[in-house]
Amino acid sequence: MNDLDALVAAAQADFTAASTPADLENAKAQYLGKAGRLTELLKGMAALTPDEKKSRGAAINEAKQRVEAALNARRQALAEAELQVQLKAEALDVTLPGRHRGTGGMHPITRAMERIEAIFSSMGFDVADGPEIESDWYNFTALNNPLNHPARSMQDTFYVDTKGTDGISLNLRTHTSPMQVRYALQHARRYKADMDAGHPMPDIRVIAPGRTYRVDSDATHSPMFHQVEGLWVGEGISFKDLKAVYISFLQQFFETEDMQIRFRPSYFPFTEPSAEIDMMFGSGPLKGRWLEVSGSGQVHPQVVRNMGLDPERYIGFAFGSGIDRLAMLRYGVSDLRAFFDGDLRFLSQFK
Ligand code: 2NL
Repeated sequence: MNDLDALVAAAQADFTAASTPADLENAKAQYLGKAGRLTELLKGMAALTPDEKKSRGAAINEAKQRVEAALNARRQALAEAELQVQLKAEALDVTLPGRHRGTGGMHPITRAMERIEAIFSSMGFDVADGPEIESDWYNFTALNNPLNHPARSMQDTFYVDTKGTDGISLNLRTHTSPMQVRYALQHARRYKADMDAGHPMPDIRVIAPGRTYRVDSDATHSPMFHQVEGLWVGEGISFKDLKAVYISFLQQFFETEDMQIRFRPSYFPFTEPSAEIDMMFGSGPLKGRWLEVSGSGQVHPQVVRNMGLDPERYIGFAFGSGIDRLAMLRYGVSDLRAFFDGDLRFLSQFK
């Protein structure tokens, strides 16, 4: 191998060893720069004869072209490698799913509540909503609860530090019936002049759905729960009306007529007589089991009086049902607490 072949081989090795464009430019300077080895060889030709200059010059130029070719090849290779690194870093996976804006959904209790409101509205019931902090009178006295009734105790009812106008602590309503008393009193006031003139009052027909509170917390009780109470008072409204309304409600709410319904004697201070309403599905996962779905009864005469009405003339029925339990039965939920845990894996199933 002559000196020029050795120089070209050394340049190729150095260029290959250069792993960055900056290293490569440094390596280039060693061969092609002002003080580079090829430049030095050209300078060293001064002492040669014209013929020697011709052949030596041609040989050096040929070597220089090979060095430049090696340099360009390496430059291209490095640029290509750099491009590949950049492409890899900026790669887009076009098969990734798009980013969605999350959509909310209605809470199952809200859904159940809206169904209940729609069904009773279709039967001519008004929907009334009111305060969750109540006075002792609206929550207990008006509903004929005796002063010593255990429901009034600190163990069963949440009280608020603030006292009502009667000097008794306000409470978180333990049922939505106080709203029905408010509604009935307003109704009786509105039609008082007509009634005094001997005209009949239009029937009171209302449901009161909403949040209620009791000191109670386990797998089947939540300190905050939802109730819907219903009230129909007029002249001659009887248990047969209660049965017709409630049976129709259950059939519509559960979207089936394949069920049995029974009214089982019971006791509540605000109704007399009183009944628990039980139902049993004729098919499906709950088939053959009696399920308690509501309390009910004929409104107690004292409660009719507390509504500003004459119990000799006006009579009717009321019921109180737990919405959470109705929703559990309707949607097949086995643990009440799932409604209030806020776990989206549960809640998003109801979208
Ligand atoms: C229960 C009991 C019931 C009522 C609620 C009521 C309301 C008024 C007047 C008379 Cl304004 N009664 N509500 C009547 C009977 C039973 O519910 O334990 N429900 C789950």
